[in-house]
Amino acid sequence: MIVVSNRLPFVLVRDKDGNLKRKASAGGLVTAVAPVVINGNGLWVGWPGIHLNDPTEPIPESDPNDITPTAGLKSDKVVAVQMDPVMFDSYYNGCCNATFWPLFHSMPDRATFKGEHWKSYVKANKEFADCTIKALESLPPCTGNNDMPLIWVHDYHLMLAANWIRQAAEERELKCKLGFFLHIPFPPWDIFRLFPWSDEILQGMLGCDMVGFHITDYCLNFVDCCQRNLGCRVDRKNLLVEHGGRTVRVRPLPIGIPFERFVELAEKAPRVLSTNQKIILGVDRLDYTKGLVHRLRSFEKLLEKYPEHIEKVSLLQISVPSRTDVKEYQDLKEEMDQLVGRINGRFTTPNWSPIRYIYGCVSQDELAAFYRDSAVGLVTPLRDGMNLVAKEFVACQINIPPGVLIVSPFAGAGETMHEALICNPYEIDDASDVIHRALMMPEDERILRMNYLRRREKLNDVNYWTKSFLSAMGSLVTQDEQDDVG
Ligand code: ADQ
Repeated sequence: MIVVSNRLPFVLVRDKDGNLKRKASAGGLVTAVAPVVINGNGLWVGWPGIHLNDPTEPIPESDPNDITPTAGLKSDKVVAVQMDPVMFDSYYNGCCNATFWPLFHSMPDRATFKGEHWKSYVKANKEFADCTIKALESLPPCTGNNDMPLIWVHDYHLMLAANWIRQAAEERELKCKLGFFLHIPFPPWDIFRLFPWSDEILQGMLGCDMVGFHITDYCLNFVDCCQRNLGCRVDRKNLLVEHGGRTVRVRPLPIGIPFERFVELAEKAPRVLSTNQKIILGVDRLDYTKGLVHRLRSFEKLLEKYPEHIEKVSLLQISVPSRTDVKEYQDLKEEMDQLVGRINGRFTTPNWSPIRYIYGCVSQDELAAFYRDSAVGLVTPLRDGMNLVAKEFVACQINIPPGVLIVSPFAGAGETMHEALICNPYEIDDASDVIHRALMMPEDERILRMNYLRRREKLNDVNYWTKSFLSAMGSLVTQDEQDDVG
């Protein structure tokens, strides 16, 4: 397998002597995909998180004490993509984060459309595609379908790359299978078509044999866009798109988490929260898609409408800094600081503060303890591809009786975690009622709901997701499905 992602599964940093060192990146994706790459003697193509003055500078091996999943990824299995820093900034901060991120989260007013950003995006994707082709050429020639290399391209940063990889592979008579997975939502056609170069995006993705999304709704949006933008023949029932004489499969592949790892963390983590108050927990990157301002307002409304929770309940909001050099994110930080200050100023008593706000990253142990010891997990994004926090929360809910999960219907997790309480984050008043309901929920109902939620996430963990992707790539389009297209 060759994995292609904007970032490598670790970042390179310089130590005080100027030597390059690997710094591990945590996260379920790396945990799940790295073993498949390592065990299959595969390759990983991505940006190493640093611009190297000398692109031939060798990638260091992992530290001998490294116990992270990427420790076994040898440096000759890593392809570090290098780009001009100005071009990279325009591709990454411009096109990816200022255009695709808001647009694909159905927030077009926040999106900027700039020709120069798009040009950089095209160039960057070309660079990733060229590096991938070189990686493909370096593999031993395959003898049949069973050992055909599988190229797995990830996310909105690389929506054009697949088609160029396919074309170049065909020219060089190199065999491979191509798959793509989008980690964020795919928007409805009415939003998608606002992007001036939307046809090119679809053509890029349709270079794959299979395109995966978290949930069926995103698949249907994609199929719809292919039909309406490009005039492709499509089959909505079987999720197939005909393009360039090929049939492309579209598949819902909801991502999971390393469930057992979170259970172990929750079992070992020491208590960090005091027991005399119920905690409502929010854990997010500080991002405008996560609905943080709406969440604080709902909590304020809860205290207004149900004063019996005063001095009994606190909101613990942990927000990890994200994209801090972008103005929209700086503005959000400012707004959050003010709102937390105002609500705390309004309700704080000598013995209690309603909101505890941590602006920073917390360790996995601490995170597991927070998840385990909170009464309510509040996951209320305005839009979210899936949302792993909802899943991590239920994995860590090992106390009996457990707490309650509240999820927004606008997250992929809201579509799949049926036993959670559903809360529309835009309806502040209603959201406060849902939080009240969660706080007052009888024990037996909490146990029943949490049992179902945990059972599903345990079965559909991140390894199951990787296997589902591989199986979706391996299965061939049957003749019946071919005949159905129309
Ligand atoms: P993200 O937008 O980053 O991911 P999410 O799925 O919630 O969102 O994952 C965030 C991760 O960061 C979680 O694993 C969480 O534990 C961790 N995290 C968040 N805040 C933290 C903090 N303060 N300290 C430590 N860790 C913290 C994108 C999409 C999602 C999709 C994922 C995976 O936007 O919709 O679920 O990819 O496909």
